[in-house]
Amino acid sequence: MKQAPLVGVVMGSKSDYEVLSPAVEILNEFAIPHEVRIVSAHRTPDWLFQYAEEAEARGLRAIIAGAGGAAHLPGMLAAKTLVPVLGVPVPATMLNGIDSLLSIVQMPKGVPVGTLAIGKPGAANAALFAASILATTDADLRDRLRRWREERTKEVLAINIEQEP
Ligand code: RP5
Repeated sequence: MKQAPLVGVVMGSKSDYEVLSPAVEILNEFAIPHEVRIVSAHRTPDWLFQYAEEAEARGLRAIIAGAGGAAHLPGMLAAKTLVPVLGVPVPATMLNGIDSLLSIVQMPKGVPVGTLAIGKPGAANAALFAASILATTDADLRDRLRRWREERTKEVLAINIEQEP
């Protein structure tokens, strides 16, 4: 039987998927049950409210929310649920994600959104952050996260760039 999702990956548009895909890859790599949904703050506001209101009861432990432009999705989700929301700014307009970053990061006191970097690195880190949240109550996942970090360190130390004479 398929396990209920622990992480929700939501985005304002299908066009955001490419930027959010590193988050999905990391969640797959760690075998973290997750779901991927299009939820738009502006085009489907009622669905946004429903998604946020049901998130906790459905067992979601973190929501990764990516949007571009006037990116209200992460903030509005955070306004409607206590499930931690991780916001990923998507570069989707002439402003290359700066617009989205500022929309997501400038939350008023009392309604936090954990804001990641613009684009794919932010998406990957959002998934690693979600994994860290889950690892607070999952020792096996914590071990896998630790090994993953060690492997990244080894990769860097193994790089041998020839020195010019
Ligand atoms: C935002 O507008 C979405 O998150 C997306 O980044 C951007 C453009 O959406 P589309 O016009 O491609 O659907 O709400």
